[in-house]
Amino acid sequence: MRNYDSILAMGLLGALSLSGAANAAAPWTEQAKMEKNAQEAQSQPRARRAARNSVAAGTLTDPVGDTLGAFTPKADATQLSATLSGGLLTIGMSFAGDITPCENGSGTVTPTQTPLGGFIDIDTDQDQTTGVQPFTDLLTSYNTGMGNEFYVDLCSYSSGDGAVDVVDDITDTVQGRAAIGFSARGFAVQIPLSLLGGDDGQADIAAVVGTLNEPTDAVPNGGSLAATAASTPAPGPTAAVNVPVLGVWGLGLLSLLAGVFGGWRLRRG
Ligand SMILES: [Ca+2]
Ligand SMILES: [Ca+2]
Ligand SMILES: [Ca+2]
Repeated sequence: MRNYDSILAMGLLGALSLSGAANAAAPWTEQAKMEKNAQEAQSQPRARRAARNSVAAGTLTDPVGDTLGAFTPKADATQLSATLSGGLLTIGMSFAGDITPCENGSGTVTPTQTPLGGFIDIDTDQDQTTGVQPFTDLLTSYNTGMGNEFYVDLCSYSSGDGAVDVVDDITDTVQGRAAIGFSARGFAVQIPLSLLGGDDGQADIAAVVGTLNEPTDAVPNGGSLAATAASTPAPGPTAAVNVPVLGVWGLGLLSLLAGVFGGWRLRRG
């Protein structure tokens, strides 16, 4: 049972069984965690797997209007960023419309706000053959090309500590809480590298986000984003290629000028 329709059905059943519960977490996210754990316990092979395809741009855009699901409203992501600085992996997302944390999704939102649920998948060794199937692959038709070591559960948000769970996806254990800040149309979560098993933070990242009803967007639409260091951006192809070329031509030009100048001095002498 890997397709989303089955999980949605389970989610709706979960919604019925959870009605009246104090926890306003999106039922589909809880059902997705159960489904994934059941698959992993049975060592079921992943339904789909694609080659690693990670963009090291620091920030990537996601189309407006590429949403999934059956219900309105939808959380429509427009941007995903991941930067490394000061022992923190900071992951940010932007949305086309107003969002509000999952915790506030019951009874406190205005009609223009979308309660945000979902998962940020993290492949810390950037190796799809290690770790487990990402939520983005489980819940959407997209292939991340990742093998998850960790994930962030957006619906574990609490206004009490302003943080969300960072979970070891292999052992299914919460590693700790990471501070998250929300704006009208986005959020940024700062994950201490100690919560990622002391990883160096070079990681592949993808996300599946949605409302309380269902997942409504995958970011990116296939593949992943590689976290980049904020203080020392990776050299682009322009710098890598042009510096030695300019050096050679520069030396040639200097030699030519020196020869012309030397000839001019000799003629004047
Ligand atoms: Ca989108
Ligand atoms: Ca991995
Ligand atoms: Ca998308």
